[in-house]
Amino acid sequence: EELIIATKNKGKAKEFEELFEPLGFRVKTLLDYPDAPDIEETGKTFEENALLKAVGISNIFQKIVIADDSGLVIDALDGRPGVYSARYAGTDKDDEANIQKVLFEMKDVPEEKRTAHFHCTLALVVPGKDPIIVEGTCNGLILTEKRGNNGFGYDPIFYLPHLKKTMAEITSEEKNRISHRGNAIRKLSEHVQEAMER
Ligand code: ITT
Repeated sequence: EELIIATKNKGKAKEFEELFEPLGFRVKTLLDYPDAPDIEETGKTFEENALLKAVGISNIFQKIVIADDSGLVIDALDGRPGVYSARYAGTDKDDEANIQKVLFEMKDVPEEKRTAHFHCTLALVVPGKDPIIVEGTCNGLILTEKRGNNGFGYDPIFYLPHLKKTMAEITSEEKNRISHRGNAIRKLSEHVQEAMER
């Protein structure tokens, strides 16, 4: 009943804990295993990268592993930053620099064209079985400045019109209910339950 999430991202790790622990799983992430290797994300799609991370870590631990590859897809930027969301402004993962780069690239885009979505692909690898892939999305608009202090990554500039708030102005419970990651985890949870029973 231990689940290893192949992530070193603190924001993701917190959301996985909140979503899986009520279902009775003990959640471990790579933050609990600092010696786990860094898997290079060389894929061109969310799916390729999620698989690379899940298979790579599962091979080392020989346990059930879930990996998350996610990002922000902006229509006016032809889908960027997309799979490059974590390192959009450079090589080190710097949320603030990434946000500033997006705001700069979006500075002349009118309100009606500021549509975007968050995407999350999850790969579940059970040793000896075929991997399972699920996806979740969440639609919104890119603001012209930051609002709110919750969440992580691009949350402060991602506006949810139906809530009239950004993803950084809602609680993590609210975020988990509507987010790309929440939606993907709910799809995956039955598969995980089943994998555990074998
Ligand atoms: P791991 O590979 O260790 O899981 P990572 O941060 O490198 O961590 P990704 O390659 O999947 O993960 O990049 C995802 C990036 O997309 C993340 O760093 C954020 O910039 C952005 N992102 C993903 N989900 C998000 C969310 O719920 N809210 C805000 N930004 C998010």
